[in-house]
Amino acid sequence: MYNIIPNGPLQLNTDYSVTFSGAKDLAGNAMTAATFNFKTTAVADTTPPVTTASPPAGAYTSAQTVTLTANETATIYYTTDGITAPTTSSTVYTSPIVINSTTILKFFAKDVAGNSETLQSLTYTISTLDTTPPTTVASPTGGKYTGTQTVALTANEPATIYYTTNGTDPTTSSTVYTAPISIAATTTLKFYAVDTAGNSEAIIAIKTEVYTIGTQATTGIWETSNWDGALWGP
Ligand SMILES: [Ca+2]
Ligand SMILES: [Ca+2]
Repeated sequence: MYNIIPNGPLQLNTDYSVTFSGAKDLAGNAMTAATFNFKTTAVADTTPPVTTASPPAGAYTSAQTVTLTANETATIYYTTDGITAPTTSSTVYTSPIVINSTTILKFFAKDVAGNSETLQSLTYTISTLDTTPPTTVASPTGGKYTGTQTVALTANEPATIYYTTNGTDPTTSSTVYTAPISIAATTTLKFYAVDTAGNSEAIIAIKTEVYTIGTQATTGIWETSNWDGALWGP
């Protein structure tokens, strides 16, 4: 048997005495009682905390609510401006952080012994799911012109624009617009755009602009380069 003084769960900074007695060997000889003394002391905490973010950094298609959790009792400080490194003067984490747009979340935890975690910097990229086709416009628009026109096509978001100048409907196999188009003779320009999410403007309509290039006759009557007999006023 053994007897420990004082009895009960071990406490910090306490002297203990443990006595072993009563054991006998196979021949029946009783052991000599033996006593051991020890004292409990606290081991200094020199280990910084480790903070985990959930969900982790990454690309998301909706707003995220980020929870920060330290692996021991600690205070977590953070910033969301993407620039300022947090200090113990920064915002203290008390509840999950709502991230609505692309954000760099910087944070560190400091435990009760004063150990600070190495700064963490996590980037959350929020891109709302795109289901809207782009809209493309031509400048100048179609019409009657007396000289060569340089036509720029512009989509209202990052997109690939396909076009034809022979009157056929463009497809993704058609010419990709990379620079303004020079139109020197009467031309039917057809075009549409596909955005980076794959939404096609063509499901709404392929755009058509007709550029009629002519000369203004001395009589004040328009004549076209492929004149079809129609006469236009000046
Ligand atoms: Ca610690
Ligand atoms: Ca879009």
